[in-house]
Amino acid sequence: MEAPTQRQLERFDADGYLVIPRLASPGRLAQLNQVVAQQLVESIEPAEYEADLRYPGAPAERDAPGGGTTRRLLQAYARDALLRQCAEDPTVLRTLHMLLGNELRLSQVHHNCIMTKQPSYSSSTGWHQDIRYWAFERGELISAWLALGPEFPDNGCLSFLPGTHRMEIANERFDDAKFLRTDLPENQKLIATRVTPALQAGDVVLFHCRTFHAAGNNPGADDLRHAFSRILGRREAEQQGSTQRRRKKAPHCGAFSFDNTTRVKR
Ligand SMILES: O=C(O)CCC(=O)C(=O)O
Repeated sequence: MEAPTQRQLERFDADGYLVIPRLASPGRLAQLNQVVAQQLVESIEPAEYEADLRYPGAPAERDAPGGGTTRRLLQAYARDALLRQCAEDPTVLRTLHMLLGNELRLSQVHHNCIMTKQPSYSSSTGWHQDIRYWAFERGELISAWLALGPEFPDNGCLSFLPGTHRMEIANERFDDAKFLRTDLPENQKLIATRVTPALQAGDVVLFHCRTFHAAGNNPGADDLRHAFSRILGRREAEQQGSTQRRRKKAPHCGAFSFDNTTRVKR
């Protein structure tokens, strides 16, 4: 597959996100979707449930209607060889090498997952930066998101605030869970710059760990929105993490372990 163009790299640098169209072939997508569908039907752990997240629109309890709806199938890399191959996709890696340097690490924790928005019972995700999950000082981490099916506003696709990876946002502008407060006029002004790129199945979107993004819910009755997400970082970035800080600030994300990474090949 081709290397990213200079223009694509410049777009990532300016906007903090980049869509690479049609990276996965229809054949590969069909295989991946079969694996993921099976694991969703069988609720193969470890998984995270909508009811546990308590995001807007989530079922209130596990035993409420829709309370058993899976939100994320965690530890995607360990689930299946196809997912491992996909995580090491040469085009994605080549792009990330150009953006981050040679020694990449693939995190094995939170963002290494299948992110779903299941019909009817899914919740929306507020404006946040992925670095909130990590509490790293250095933002040398990039999320790679493969759309396993079409993603559009009505089924809960991602929106981004371009250029926010370069901004310093004062602590007071976040709520306790590190989401942007939507009641503040200065945040409302920022949120008005949102872009919502619809994705086709097989598109990959790369986004910087400081780029603010959000996603809606999926109120429709039929279509599943699901994506394979993972986050890759420079080797040096892992030395900056602070276990204690992260546990204090984002207790809902499970044990911190950037040590538990996989070195990816060049
Ligand atoms: O699928 C979504 O709602 C987005 C999730 C997300 O951005 C995250 O977990 O960091």
